[in-house]
Amino acid sequence: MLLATCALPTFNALAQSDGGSAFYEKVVEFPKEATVEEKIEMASRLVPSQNQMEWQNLGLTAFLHFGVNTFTDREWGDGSEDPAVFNPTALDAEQWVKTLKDAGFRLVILTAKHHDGFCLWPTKTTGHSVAASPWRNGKGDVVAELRKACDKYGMKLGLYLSPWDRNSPKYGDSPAYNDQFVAQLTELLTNYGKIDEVWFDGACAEGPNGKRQEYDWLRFRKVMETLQPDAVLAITGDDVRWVGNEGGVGRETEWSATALTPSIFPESEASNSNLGINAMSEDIGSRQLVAKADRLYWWPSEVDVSIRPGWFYHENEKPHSLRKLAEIYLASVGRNAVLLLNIPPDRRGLIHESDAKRLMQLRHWVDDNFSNNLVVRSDKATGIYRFQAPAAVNCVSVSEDITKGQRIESFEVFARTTDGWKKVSHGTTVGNKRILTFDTVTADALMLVIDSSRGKACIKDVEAYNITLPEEDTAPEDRYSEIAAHYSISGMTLTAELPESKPVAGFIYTPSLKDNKAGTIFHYRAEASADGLHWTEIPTSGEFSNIVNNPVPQRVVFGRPIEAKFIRLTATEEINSRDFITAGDFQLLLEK
Ligand code: FUL
Repeated sequence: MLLATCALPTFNALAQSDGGSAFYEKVVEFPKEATVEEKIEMASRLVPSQNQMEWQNLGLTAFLHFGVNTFTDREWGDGSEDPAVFNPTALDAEQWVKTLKDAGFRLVILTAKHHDGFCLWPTKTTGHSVAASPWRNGKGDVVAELRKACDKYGMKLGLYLSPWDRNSPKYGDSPAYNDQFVAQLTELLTNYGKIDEVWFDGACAEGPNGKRQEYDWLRFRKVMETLQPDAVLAITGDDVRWVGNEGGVGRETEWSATALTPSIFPESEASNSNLGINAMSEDIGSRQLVAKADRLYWWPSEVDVSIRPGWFYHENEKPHSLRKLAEIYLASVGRNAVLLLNIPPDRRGLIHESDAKRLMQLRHWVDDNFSNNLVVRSDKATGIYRFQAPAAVNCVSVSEDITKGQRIESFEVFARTTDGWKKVSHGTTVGNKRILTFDTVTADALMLVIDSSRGKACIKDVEAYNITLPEEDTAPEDRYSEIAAHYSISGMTLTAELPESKPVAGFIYTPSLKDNKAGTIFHYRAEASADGLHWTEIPTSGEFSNIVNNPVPQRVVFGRPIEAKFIRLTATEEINSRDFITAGDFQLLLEK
């Protein structure tokens, strides 16, 4: 059963044009006998809800990952953390919000509770919260401080409440935990003013013998709708879709009108597996898929990525280069998505100076490159967009009027040079915004040619720019050299050997992305040896947290360098409980 609000195609009061045809808000269900052409025609009239529309217009949104992990130097806490570790020395939510506001962000989402279950507000539902910490003598409330700062600076607020809870004794006892979760959600959505986005993460990794929780998603959704009717529900929810990676890259072909069923709906598993798709699939909306699907959702993409390698603050990590952030901007905002950039407050409880600086550099890069639109006269009928005078151009930004649906399937861009029209670029989907870059040409107009669309394409805007990507940073200063050690794998064990014994400071395990990441290590034991016969265990967290969603190189630095010729990892769990492991690469870290 779908929710009442989403069960049937509803006529959208906002839109009644397009030859008098009706629009379908958020979901369109196809009649059983519908032909492909009929389905495509209906798909062209699938539109966002008002809440989705407002969210889509935010463009830049920020994430704040903050909690016990900030103090334990982990990415996923296991729930056994002593609340006393949470003790920021100079927490200043105004500094967070002012920094983000200055950098052009319009909404900020805080991890009110991450997978470790530690609540950043003094909840009545568990003792595992700021109330049990020394911070502000147990009288603090991070959510309240952030609320106040958001009010001061006119910033929208969103909250991340992790469904997976490694601390709650009720977790896995489904009805009891669902009640606790609803109570937490109710506190957050009642006591902290207007909340504009609620984030229910999909991660859960208790493993084959772990606790399995049956979430009552539709109940959670109802609570949100009742308490915060203007909010959007992200990730497992049906308003905002996870783009499918944590690397900051949207799809080249990004359909907001998708055959993928959001996971809050009970039929999602069956429906998505029948269609052979999941959140990471490359194709989630092509004609071939629409032909097979019995309904489509308007479920637009959000690109969540961290400004640093990890989601939480770690002393030994640095913010990404401006170049990388500019590329992320083009591959998210420029690919029909909203960018959700994470900036993790540090142990003081402040956005680190280097991150703040990088954010302002990004803001200036966007302003400098996207404020001088060369187009002065638009003629949508001919598709010709004229400039004031011939100018260097290497970038086009195209927007569809998505209040009429997402329709364009492929298009070409031509530039008028002194030699006539010259093709400079082409793309597939457009949606809310598609930015394409191309080799610089001198031209006095661009022409947009729509090659294929679902019904009549409704162009909102075409802009042209001459942009410059920031220079690549020179290699960042690092304390360690990365040594490509000789390594071999047998069953669940990876053994690396150095030509001679050295003080090894850590390692980098890079998962292999082949065969759907088969053989990726999730939990492991690390050991060192001088002779390959006698082994000593090395203390590590023993977990590559979040490797499923974010299969990037895993850099592990030991507490202190260990003299060894051999380093071995024995996997205690592969991501899908397989009995073998693989690696894309394995390097050892040596102090310089
Ligand atoms: C993931 C989580 O497991 C990460 O820790 C992080 O919160 C990210 C945004 O979502 O699934």
